[in-house]
Amino acid sequence: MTASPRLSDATAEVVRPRSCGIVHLGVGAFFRAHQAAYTDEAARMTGETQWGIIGFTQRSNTVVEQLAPQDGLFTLVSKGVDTTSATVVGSVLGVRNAAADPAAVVEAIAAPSTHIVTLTVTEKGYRLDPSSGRIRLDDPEIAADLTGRPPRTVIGQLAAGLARRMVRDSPLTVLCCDNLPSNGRILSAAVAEFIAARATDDDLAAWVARRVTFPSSMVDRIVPATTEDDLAANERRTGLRDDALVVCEPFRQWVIEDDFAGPRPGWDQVGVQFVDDVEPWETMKLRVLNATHSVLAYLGALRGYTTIAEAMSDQDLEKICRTMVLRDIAPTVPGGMDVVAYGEQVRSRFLNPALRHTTRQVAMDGSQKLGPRLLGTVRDAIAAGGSSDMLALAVAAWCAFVLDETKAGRPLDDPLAEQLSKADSAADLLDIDSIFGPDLGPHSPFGARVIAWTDVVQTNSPSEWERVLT
Ligand code: CS2
Repeated sequence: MTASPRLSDATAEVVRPRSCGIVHLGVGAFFRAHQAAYTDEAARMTGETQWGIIGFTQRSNTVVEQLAPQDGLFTLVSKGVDTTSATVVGSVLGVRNAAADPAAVVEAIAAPSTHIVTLTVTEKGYRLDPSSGRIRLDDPEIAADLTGRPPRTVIGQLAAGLARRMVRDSPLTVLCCDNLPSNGRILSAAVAEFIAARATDDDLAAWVARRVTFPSSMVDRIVPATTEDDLAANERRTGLRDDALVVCEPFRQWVIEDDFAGPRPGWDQVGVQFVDDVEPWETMKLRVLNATHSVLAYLGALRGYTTIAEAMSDQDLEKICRTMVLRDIAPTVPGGMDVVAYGEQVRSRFLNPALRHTTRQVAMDGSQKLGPRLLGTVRDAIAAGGSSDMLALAVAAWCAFVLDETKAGRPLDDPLAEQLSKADSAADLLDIDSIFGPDLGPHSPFGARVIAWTDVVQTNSPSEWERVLT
């Protein structure tokens, strides 16, 4: 069989921007299905040509190898329960590897044509202490960036790029698109602490405070890892090979705090909501969607389910999620949000069988995800005298998963893998201060519930589940 030609400007007719107004850090599948897609549609809608995106991958070169030969073009396949649609997205004009070329990322952030830097580097990419949400200045890579080497962390890259912009007094919007509560404020604080610790740029901190904004945003779209089958189906359909293809659900949402330092694309024309305060949206999304996602991932994997849709179809797991959302989580979500309707919508999105989003994909990086999606809720529930028992079960599900993986000799996909794999019990895991802080450790009342629930999950006997779930 002769190989099909690659998707590229030579083989596809796609509307392209003329210059790059956006620098994106972390060119993963989520970015392509979300920010890149919205920006592409906004350009078609408004006819503006200055909002091309130059993307930087932070680690492996795979994305560069996928996208560069395709001139940044990729197919976005949206799979609903019984409808599939595909579009070629043209907003990405270039992709580079920041690790291989640290000067290029600093230059791109500093470029006069750049007005916005967006980020999807995942929770761990910020190198924060999960329990406090503050940057870990003792992280070896952060410490190395603080010495002034060409930066290799996103915080170091931002600080270096901003220092260059200060020379021209050129404002910038830095838009965090990761699943962290108050993500703009967290990022702004991390950059400020980094700059203060560098102590070489006396004026930079004050200039950043004046001329750079960090709007918080809530991003949402389920984007499973692309499979070989997805690539082959697209090649059969189009006659073109697209190694950068991304699969996603039809649903998407982007709510952004309206705090831009300069111009922005016509995102409002294509469904993006601009609000004064994004917190109610991000709190509901993290606490309902991401929290139940994690529970389904851990309990689902332990019950042998491959996909989230299979886990969501399990009656016990459905009941756990429902009780957790309605009883423990809903009272902690700011007023005005319809948690019941949102929870139902999330449930039907998770049930989408066309997506094949794996429990193991969602299970990764648990040490970084528990804080933003579960432990803040626990603290609020306890402070308000509410129930946190299903949240304890959710944390127990993570403990049981970690212990089970370690016992089975499967390497954990988590930045704290080494530390986690030394644990013999839920109590050992709860003792990790950087995750649980001093208040939710093994000797706290919440910790005791987690330990008890871990026993139930590990025993996994149908009669025991029936007893505790009725
Ligand atoms: C998921 C998220 O992998 C995970 O942890 O919970 O990536 C989730 O799919 C997105 O936040 C949906 O917007």
